[in-house]
Amino acid sequence: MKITAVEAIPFAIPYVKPLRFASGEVHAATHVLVRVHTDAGAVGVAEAPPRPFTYGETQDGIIAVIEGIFAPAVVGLTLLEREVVAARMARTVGNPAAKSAVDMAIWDALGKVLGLPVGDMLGGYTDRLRVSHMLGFAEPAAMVAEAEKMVDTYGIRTFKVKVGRHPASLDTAVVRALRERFGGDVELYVDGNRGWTAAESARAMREMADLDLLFAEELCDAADVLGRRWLVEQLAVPFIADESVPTPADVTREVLGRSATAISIKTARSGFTTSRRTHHLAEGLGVPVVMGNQIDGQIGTACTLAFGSAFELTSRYAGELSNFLDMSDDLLTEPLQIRDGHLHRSTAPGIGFEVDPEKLEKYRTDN
Ligand code: MUC
Ligand code: MG
Repeated sequence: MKITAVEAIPFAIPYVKPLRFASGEVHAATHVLVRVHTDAGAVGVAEAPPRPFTYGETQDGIIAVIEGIFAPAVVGLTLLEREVVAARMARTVGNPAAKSAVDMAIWDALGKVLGLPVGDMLGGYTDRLRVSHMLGFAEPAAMVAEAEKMVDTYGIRTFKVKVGRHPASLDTAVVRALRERFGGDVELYVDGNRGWTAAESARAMREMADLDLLFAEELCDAADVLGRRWLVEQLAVPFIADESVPTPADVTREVLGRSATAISIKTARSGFTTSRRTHHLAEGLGVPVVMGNQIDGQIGTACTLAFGSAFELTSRYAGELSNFLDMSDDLLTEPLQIRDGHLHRSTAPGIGFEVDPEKLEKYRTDN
């Protein structure tokens, strides 16, 4: 069960249409495939999505830190020494997506060696999650049309609407159009990616007070400490901290500081080992959890699904599991299928997916 090598392979898969939001936009999945090789023959796999606008990581940087620092630090350890792996990677600050992909690939390899699904190893609470779809910036009619397609084709009934534009009426018009189109048949929440100030957020939320929102997420920057506390105090819905809480310490600070009343867990930035700590912390603090999407491909989505389905708290709300639908292709032999608004996790050992070697050959950018 010893780790013998860690590979970091860059690949790029174009998006059919870009995803736009207040802090950036994504036109292609320029991710890094991480493979952990073992002396047992099993190879664990995960992917790291660079999000420079959120965590500062780039595709080149992820490869450099894995090849130069993390691989030498973990080769020779066994798949059971995941806490040692975490402690060694923690000596390097930042790099959350790179660390998470190494961690999840190790879990995948362990599941394959033991013949067990990772979702069961983590907690095994359920075999499925309800799916929430993220609607990126566009005109109201186009965003309503996309939601209609998601309802009709995939049975999805929960939508996270990207907001944070100026003027805010660009966004409030979309949320109103969605509520008018679907009535009470859908759940709606908004994510500002820090695009508004606290005062702009408060005004926009007042304007949407009659639209029965489920949550509001990261409308303004957590660095505006008092402004955000002032905003959160006056909201009638839970305020999700997303990019402000990549670590358990951040969760503690934001929640105890009353700057957040719910949190997003993203396996792309906290892997399985740290996400588990964050989950237990959220349970102890008594805050709702939404499984978020770091604009993941299907491998990242399978990771979110494995973790989110493992616990009651993480499976209570719809998880953000559909961004891969915007991609023109992916790396898996069997694509994930959203049916009746749900994604079911695989019962195969490990995280439960297989990479198609021909697709990897086609999309890798290092050859
Ligand atoms: C989200 O929930 O914010 C956009 C930026 C990011 O870091 O993640 C995505 C989705
Ligand atoms: Mg967010």
